[in-house]
Amino acid sequence: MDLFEAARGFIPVRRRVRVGVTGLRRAGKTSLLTSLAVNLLAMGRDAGRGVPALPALSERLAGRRMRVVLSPSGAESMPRFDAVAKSASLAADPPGWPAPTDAVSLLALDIDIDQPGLLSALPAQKLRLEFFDYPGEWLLDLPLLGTGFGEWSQAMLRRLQPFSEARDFLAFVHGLPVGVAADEALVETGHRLYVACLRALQANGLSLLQPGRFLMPAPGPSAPWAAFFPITGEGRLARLMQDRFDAYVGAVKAELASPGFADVDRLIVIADLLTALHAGRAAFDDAASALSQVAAALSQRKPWPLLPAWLQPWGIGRIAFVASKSDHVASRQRANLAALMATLIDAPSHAAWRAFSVASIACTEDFVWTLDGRPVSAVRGHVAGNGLVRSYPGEVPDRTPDASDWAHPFLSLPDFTPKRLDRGGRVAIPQMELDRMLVFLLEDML
Ligand SMILES: Nc1nc2c(ncn2[C@@H]2O[C@H](COP(=O)(O)OP(=O)(O)OP(=O)(O)O)[C@@H](O)[C@H]2O)c(=O)[nH]1
Ligand SMILES: [Mg+2]
Repeated sequence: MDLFEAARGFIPVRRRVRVGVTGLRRAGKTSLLTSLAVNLLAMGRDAGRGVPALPALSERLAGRRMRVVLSPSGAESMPRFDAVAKSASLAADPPGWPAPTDAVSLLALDIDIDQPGLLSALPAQKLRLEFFDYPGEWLLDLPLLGTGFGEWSQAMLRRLQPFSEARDFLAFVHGLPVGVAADEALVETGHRLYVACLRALQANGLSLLQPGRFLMPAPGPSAPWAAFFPITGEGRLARLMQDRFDAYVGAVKAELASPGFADVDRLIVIADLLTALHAGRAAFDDAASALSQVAAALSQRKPWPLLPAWLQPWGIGRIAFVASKSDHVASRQRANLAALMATLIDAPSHAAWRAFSVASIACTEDFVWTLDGRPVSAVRGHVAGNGLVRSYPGEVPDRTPDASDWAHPFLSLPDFTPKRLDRGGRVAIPQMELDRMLVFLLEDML
């Protein structure tokens, strides 16, 4: 900590920290935000009493008191993350998961932390902690910014080749006569077939599907240039598709530079690696390359001069790469899961980064299960309609799985039900490693 940082701690000005939280559909963003909100509020309320909601944070604070409130909304344009409604579904009888979300939102908390030891008479350190829920599909558009339409089309058409889900679209594109006119009805058909193909691949567990906004459209009406598809060649149709691709990329750049997006200074990238392992080799490899492309886009030195500061080397200072839903496996496997995550990403050179395996809303407990006369570390938790269910999905590899790993399929992942939160959300949500992730992200400020 330099002198300026040290001094800032004593000035009673609220320092804002904006953390981007991103991950593909169903990766676990909403659950993570809900758990952070409920647990930070619980920590603020119960300071010093009982078992802390976030033990690693409590340890880091070493007895300093912390007060936490949801920040008032003010006049910003970004919708607020509705922490109260999200936690209400966990407090319902029976408890349920927070509903899926489909737009960006912001969770903002004002946190006051007492100064340590002899300095405790000084004004408390004031933080505004903002978590910004950002669809990972949109982050998958980052690699497009550094690619031309021709290169992207070639790569995409090659990648789609082996998939039966792509048959109709590929037949359409390859069947177009040379020099075909840039007819709007034709474009419409091609775009529709392409989006249908992306959706079918997504349903089969693939991740690296671009453009991401085709699967997760931005709110509001879509512009005419938002209808295109990959096509090679020099004809009039290809030229129109190229113009639309360029307009799309321009809109992505403009959005990234807009207020809200422009000042994210820490990032949480969430990936549901357990589900990818379960879906099999093709899905896993695809998730791995999506993750490494995004990590690479984030780590390039000044990759695209037009990008805003937060995507430039000095923008994001800390990145947590999170493998989610880790309560599906027992403790030793959770360590493997974090190690696996770490091997999948090219270390961003400019930012401090670390891999974690996190259960934002932990539903299970570990136990030793005897299977075929052999003790294995398993978990058990409740599943709606089935009572207490035991589960041992298999060994999580601690590096990129090889042929021998794929020889033993990673078995089912039950839909565990969260434990019920007390009415009014007065108690904490059980979590695994969420506390350590938070301390890592805020380490320089605590
Ligand atoms: N067991 C377990 N399941 C989880 C956990 N977090 C999320 N899930 C499951 O994953 C589902 C999706 O989680 P969300 O938090 O809604 O994911 P999201 O990334 O916000 O998804 P979208 O809003 O659809 O983009 C939940 O409904 C749960 O079924 C966890 O910590 N443990
Ligand atoms: Mg969500």
